[in-house]
Amino acid sequence: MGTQHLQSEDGSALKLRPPRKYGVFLLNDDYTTMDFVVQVLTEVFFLPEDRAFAVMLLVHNEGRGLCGTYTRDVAQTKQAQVHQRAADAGFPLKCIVEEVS
Ligand code: NFA
Repeated sequence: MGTQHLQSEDGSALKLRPPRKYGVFLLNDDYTTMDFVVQVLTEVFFLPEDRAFAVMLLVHNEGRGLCGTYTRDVAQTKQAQVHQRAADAGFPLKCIVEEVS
């Protein structure tokens, strides 16, 4: 989608750009259970069970993996939800937010 050109009320030019995109990446650790990671991926990121399991295994094997891509506010909210759930459950599970192209 290209840049939109709108006219504000006073006639001055306005350019609206599409919002930047941010990936939420889950990080591996040695303590969080695989079941808990799959639960987070289904309940926070709304991945179907088979995709959630595949992402969990990718993180387990490669050290990190992409859970989803969002606007900055939504990405940061997902990150906070993961950290809150992990803290509540006593797991060290972490995720990071990075701008993606
Ligand atoms: N590595 C964890 C284990 O073997 C599982 C895990 C996967 C943790 C993905 C964090 C992220 N129990």
